[in-house]
Amino acid sequence: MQTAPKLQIETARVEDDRTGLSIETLKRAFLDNLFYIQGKFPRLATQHDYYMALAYTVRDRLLQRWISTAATYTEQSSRTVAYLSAEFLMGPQLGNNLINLGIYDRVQQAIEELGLNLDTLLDQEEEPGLGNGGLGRLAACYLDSMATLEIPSLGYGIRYEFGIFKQGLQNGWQVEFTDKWLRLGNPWEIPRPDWAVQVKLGGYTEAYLDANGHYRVRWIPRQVVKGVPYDTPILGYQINTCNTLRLWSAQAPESFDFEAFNSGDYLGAVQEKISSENLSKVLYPNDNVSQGKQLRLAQQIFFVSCSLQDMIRILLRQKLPLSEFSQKFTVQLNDTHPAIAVAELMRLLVDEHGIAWDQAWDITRNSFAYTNHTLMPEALERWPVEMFGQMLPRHLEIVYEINHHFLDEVRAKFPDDGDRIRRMSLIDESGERFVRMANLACVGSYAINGVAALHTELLQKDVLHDFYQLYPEKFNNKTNGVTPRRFMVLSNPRLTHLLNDTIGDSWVQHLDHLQKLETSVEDASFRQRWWEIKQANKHDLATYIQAHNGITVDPESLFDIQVKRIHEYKRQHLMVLHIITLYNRLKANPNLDITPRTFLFGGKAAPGYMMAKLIIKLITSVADVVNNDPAVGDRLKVVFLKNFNVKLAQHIYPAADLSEQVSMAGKEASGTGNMKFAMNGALTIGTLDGANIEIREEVGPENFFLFGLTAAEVKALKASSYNPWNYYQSNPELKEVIDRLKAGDFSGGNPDLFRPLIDSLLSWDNYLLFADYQSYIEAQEKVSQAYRDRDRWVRMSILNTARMGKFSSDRSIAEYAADIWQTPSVKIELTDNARLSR
Ligand code: B1N
Repeated sequence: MQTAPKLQIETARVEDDRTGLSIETLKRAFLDNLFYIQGKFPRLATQHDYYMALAYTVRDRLLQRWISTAATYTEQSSRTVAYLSAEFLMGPQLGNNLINLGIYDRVQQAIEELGLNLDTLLDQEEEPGLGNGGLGRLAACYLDSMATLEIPSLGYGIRYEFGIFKQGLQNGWQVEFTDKWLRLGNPWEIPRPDWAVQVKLGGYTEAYLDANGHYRVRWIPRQVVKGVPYDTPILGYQINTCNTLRLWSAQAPESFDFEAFNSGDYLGAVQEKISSENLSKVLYPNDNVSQGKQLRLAQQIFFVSCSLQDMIRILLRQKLPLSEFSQKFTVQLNDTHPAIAVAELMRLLVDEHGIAWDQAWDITRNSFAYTNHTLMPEALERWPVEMFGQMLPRHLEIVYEINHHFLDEVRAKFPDDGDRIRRMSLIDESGERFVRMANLACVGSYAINGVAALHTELLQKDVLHDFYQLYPEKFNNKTNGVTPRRFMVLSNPRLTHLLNDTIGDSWVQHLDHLQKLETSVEDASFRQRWWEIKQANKHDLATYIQAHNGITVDPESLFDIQVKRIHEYKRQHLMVLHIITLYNRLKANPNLDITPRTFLFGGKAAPGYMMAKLIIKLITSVADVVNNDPAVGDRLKVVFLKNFNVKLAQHIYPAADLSEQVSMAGKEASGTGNMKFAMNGALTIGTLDGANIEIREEVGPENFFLFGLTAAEVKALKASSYNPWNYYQSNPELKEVIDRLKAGDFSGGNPDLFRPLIDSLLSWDNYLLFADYQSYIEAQEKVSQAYRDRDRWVRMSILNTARMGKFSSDRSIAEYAADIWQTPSVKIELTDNARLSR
């Protein structure tokens, strides 16, 4: 084997200006980047230029760790998690990288010595909103924990040019603006055009005999799209491990342009280029629903094929045979959005690399693990066979072949059970034919998990019952978690300082150490500091509300908050029913002594989801009436915070007193906002749904406000023909709320505005708001009473934080690694550049 000649550059040491961490070096590097990267000097520089200069200063310090990590994984051929997800809701990067590098305070000082303000610079960052909600944010938390636990991992997804839309409000209605997050440049990514790959679409297949006389299939596509990877570093917390998030951007391949250009069809060539680039243009803005659009399927095959080809490139570069694919990689499917990977890996192995079907199937089945994230029937992905075959003719053949073998297996275990065969088939043939992606994921994976105990139980009992009977050993639960680095250390510095002063800082990596706080509950001065911190955080949020909504809210009032995507099953409108109930009581009895509350909402509605948009209009309309009624005074305030995203979330969780987690039981797979609130000392009012159940178990039922039907009771009530009308008729307070809405009291006298919502509640009430109303109102009364006893409230708040150890994403990831991935951790030493030449 030839050794490459040693180049000067390979033996040179990395310059101290790009790695040094002293305040003087940081300042010098910052000014250097302002000049040489932004091309500005201080008098011309904007705050955004300063942000960019600081971001590049921080990125330089990540690079040394990033390259050492890549070099170590290559040298050791480390077993690697490939986390495939259509969404990564990363949030702003600068602050988090400062925390994980351990240089937040130092950089703050350096920036101040230069006469600038770190908060102002942090605020310049346009967040990459490449996700809809919990599913995308979970992927981001998991990247943080995999790096922190030193687990080799690659996140694979799509570099959407436009992320989740920006939400505006016009006349109380949601309006959408495109999210041009790349407009001013993205300092965190590095393009890797030399690792671009090609993805085929459309066309037809044909059979042929290869040189050895073997029957093979080739796919002649109608279109080829190029995928270019863009890499973002993912640094672990105060550790050298720096993993990679690799996002694919779609481009037209040069050769296609060229052909059309030569044949004189210049506009056609440009058209082709535009249509190729559409693949990574925009994130579909739906949460928990599948729209079944062709472009979405194209996005899925695009990023999945790019990622699997990239893994094969890595494997072959390490001189490993394809037969070792499943030893080198474990591929986690984040819901069914990447489930086409099962067919695509088979195609790559069989068609492109000449591996026999049975061996390829063994490799495939041992490579994938599938996480289900939802119980909502409308979210289950199914593609019309017609559309699927047009775009992916070879994959359709492969799905049929997998199905053929699979149904034989089912028949062997359950003879003469035609219904079971029809239910489990990868093809739904009950009417128009569909490819069922959850079935494909179950058949092609060695592990299947839900995201909270109840959710996994319901998967086994209902949604995936047949698969559970066939493969009980594949099923396991992995309750979600969230990263305390972003959602405590970065978001809540005041609380972080108090915790560090009291119990040391080991809780940041071992969240269960928060238990040590339990003894401080008895310390009156500690309780006082706890209260003051919450008040200070509420004060900050009140300032934000004043600036953005022009509404004055009282930081002494109870901050009662629901922030999450707007969805009927999540029941934002149940909270509205409570608000109107209190309003009616005050109107009837103006001197009523109630606990003052500020009700805060935030969240986006899918642009095509009319009922969700109407719920936003309902909230803003009720806010207009309540906030401006002199009879109410300052006792009730209602605020809708527009454009809820990760950045805003980080200001909200630390300021919450009460966390609203009120989904109909059996619908929210887990929830993760519930965890972020409780970690920051909010108490929860919630149903026995998703991870609420486990949160309540951990914090103790006496520190949790429970209400509503259980999942089993919901099921029973629905089976016994539920009639919301009876609840309306027999509950005077509920009736008054609905009657006022019907009369147009919150819509300027217009009785039609909210009619679709009211009619739906009165005639179906699919999510049982009326059935849970009384129980919710009573739980809210307990909340109001508890808040009046400050000492009692603070004790409960402290115990919530102290008992949240389980909900660190580090715990979740440690369980994935031990039970599913079998990925040992790998220590990273900082290498000098000389070693990297090998
Ligand atoms: O995933 C989160 C859970 O905590 C939430 O309970 C769950 O609702 C959420 C299709 C989804 N499930 N399914 C989606 C998102 C986008 C899309 O196009 C479905 N999101 C969830 C993390 O486990």
